[in-house]
Amino acid sequence: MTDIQNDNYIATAKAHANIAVAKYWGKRDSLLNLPLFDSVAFSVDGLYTETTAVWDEDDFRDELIINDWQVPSHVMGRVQRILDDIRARMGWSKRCVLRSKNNFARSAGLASSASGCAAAALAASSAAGLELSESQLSSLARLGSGSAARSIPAGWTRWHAGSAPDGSDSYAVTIAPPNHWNLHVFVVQISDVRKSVSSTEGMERCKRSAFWDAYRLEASQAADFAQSAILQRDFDALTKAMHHNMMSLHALCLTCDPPVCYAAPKSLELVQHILRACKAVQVCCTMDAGANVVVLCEGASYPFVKNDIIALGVPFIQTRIGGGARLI
Ligand code: 2P0
Repeated sequence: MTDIQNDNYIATAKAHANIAVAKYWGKRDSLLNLPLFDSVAFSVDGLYTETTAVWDEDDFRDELIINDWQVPSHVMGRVQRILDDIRARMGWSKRCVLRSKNNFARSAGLASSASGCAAAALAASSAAGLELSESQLSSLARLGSGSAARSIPAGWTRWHAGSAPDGSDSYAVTIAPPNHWNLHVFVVQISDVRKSVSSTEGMERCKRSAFWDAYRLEASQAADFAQSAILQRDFDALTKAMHHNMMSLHALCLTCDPPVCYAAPKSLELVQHILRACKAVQVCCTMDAGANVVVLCEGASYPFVKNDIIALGVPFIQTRIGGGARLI
């Protein structure tokens, strides 16, 4: 880590959302967002956050403005952990103003906290004059939202859970660049309504499910299966890994007390359709903690898949595997 000159204390960064193939669900430390298991994801080129960070006078009242909405200070908590960490490194008491724009709905299972915290970590650390390595940035973004660790590196990523109590070995790395596998990505927007149970709360409830131990065993192997499928560009293996991991997570959520059901009827309609279609064409899908469905397919399957999604009559974004967080 070296100091860089930035007399104006201002920087702007862009980071993409990421979608997990082997999911992060369960924490070993909820303050530091340290996961129980490794997870594997891909960056989504068409979903991103751009954030400008400005450090100014000595005053602890940070501000966060998302798409012109001034976030109330009591819900800024997560981003504040990132800013507090930067202040501690700098020995500062300056405040930070973050102005952020998402090109997609927040809290609808499309990982806006991931791209948001990754963009905030890169913009605020650069604006402060810190030059952090990719793994340091990934750890810093993780403090705001666990999955943000995976929105720092490019392409296909693996977040190593690590074992250090301070989280110093818990960060994400690229396992394959964006151009490694020429897949099409469809983000199908079933709903833009804010999800009723946060991921943090959902994860805690799941630990009290009678099926938690069975989930835990499978989840501890999921990242290895997904990574191997990706590195070999084995679409059938990727389909198996993705579908199994998605179903396990949503099944577990249904068994919590009180139960959590993130899927909507239209989500299940599309998932059922893809479970049938994947026997004939190279297509697979996943859902995170929300109703939206993300579909991956090979070039040869693309026309059929796109027609099927159009027939559903819901909005969708058609995109590709994306890059990592960068300054703009
Ligand atoms: C994932 N999700 O791997 C999983 C799958 C949702 C379902 O990471 O509590 O918003 O901020 O660390 O990062 C969403 O979790 O949770 C998430 P916190 P975060 O993408």
